[in-house]
Amino acid sequence: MKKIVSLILIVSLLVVLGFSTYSCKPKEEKPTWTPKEEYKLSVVVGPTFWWGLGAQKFADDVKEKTDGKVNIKVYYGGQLFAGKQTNEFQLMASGAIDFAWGSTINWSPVIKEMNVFSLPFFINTFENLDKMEYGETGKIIFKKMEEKGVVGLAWAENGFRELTNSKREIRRPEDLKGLKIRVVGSPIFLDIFRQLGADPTNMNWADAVTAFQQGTVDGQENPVGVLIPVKIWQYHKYATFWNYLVDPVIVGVNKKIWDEFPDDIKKAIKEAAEEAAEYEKALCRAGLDGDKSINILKEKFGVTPEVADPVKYLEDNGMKVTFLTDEEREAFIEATKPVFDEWVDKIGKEVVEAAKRDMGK
Ligand code: X2X
Repeated sequence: MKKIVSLILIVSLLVVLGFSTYSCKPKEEKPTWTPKEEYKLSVVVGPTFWWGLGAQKFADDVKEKTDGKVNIKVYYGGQLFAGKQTNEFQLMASGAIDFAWGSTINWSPVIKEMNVFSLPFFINTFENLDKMEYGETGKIIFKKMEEKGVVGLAWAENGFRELTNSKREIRRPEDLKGLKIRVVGSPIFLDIFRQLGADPTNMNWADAVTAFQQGTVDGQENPVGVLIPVKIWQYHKYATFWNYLVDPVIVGVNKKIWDEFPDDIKKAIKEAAEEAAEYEKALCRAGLDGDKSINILKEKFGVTPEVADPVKYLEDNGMKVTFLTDEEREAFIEATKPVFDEWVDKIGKEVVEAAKRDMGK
C-alpha cells in the first residue's frame, strides 16, 4: 500500500514538474508583425520632379508587392522636416520619418563620407559614379549609415549639378565673381563658391524657388531633373554644363522599422527599391548618356521620356547652354584645388582612396 502511495506521489510530482517547465518555457515564435497604418517617406522636391516620380513609383510598387500590407505615403516638398533639409537623415534615424529618398548632399552633414560625391571635378561621368555606388565606396557609405540607424536599400539619383544664372555666360572662374549663388546647406558648397569668387548663400530648396522668383539670387546649381520641372528658364538665361559634382539619391529606411519587417516583406521592399531606383536613374540620365537610359526606360519600363534631349529642351526654352573646353575646365579644377584638398582631409582618406580604386584612378 505504502509503495503504491509513494508511486502515485512521485508520478504526480513528475507531472506537475513537467507541466510547469512546459508552461514556463519561453515562446520561441517571433511576435507577429503588425504593419503601421502609414509609413512616412520624405522627399525634398515635388511630385513632378524626376526624383519625386521615382519615390512615388517605389511607394506604389511596395504596396503591390506586399499585397497592400505596407502603405507608404510620400510627403513631397520637404513637409516632414519643417526646418532644414539637412535634418532629414537624423529625423529618419530617430524614427520620426520611416523612409526617405534623400540626396547625399542633404545627408552629408551627418555622414561626412558622403561628401566624396561633392568633391569638385572628381567623378565627372556616370560610369565613374556607378563604379563608386556599386563598389567599395557604396559599401562604406551604407555601413556608416547603418551605424547611425538607417538602412540603405538602393542607389537612385539626382544627377550631375549644372550651373545656371540670370547675369552672364560662365566659362571661367572670373565670370562667377560677385554673383550671388544659392547653394544647398552642406558646407562644402559654400567653400567651393567662395573659392571661385562668387557670393554663395545657402537655403532650403523651397526657399530657393522663392529666391529665384524674386531675383534675390543671381544663380544656382542643380541637375536637369530639377531644372526642367522647376522651369529654370523663367528665371535664368545661362546654363553651364560642367558636371562639377553629383548627388546620388539613396533610398533609406529607419533601421528599427526595417528590422521589424518579416523576411518576405523585406525582400519585397528591397526589390521595389532597386527597381524604382533603376527607373528613376534612367529618367535622370535620359538624353545625357546617348541611348542607354532611353532604351532602359522603353524596354524595361515601357516609358518614353517626355524630355528626350534635356540640353535641347533648355535651349528651345530660350536658354544659352555652355559646355566647357578642356582648357576652361582645367581652370576650374585649378581654382577649386584648395577646397578639394581641404575636404579630402575632412572626409577621410579611407573613402576617398576607395573611390579612386573604384574609378580606377
Ligand atoms: O536643394 C537642392 O538643390 C536639391 C533639391 O537638389 C537637393 O535637395 C540637394
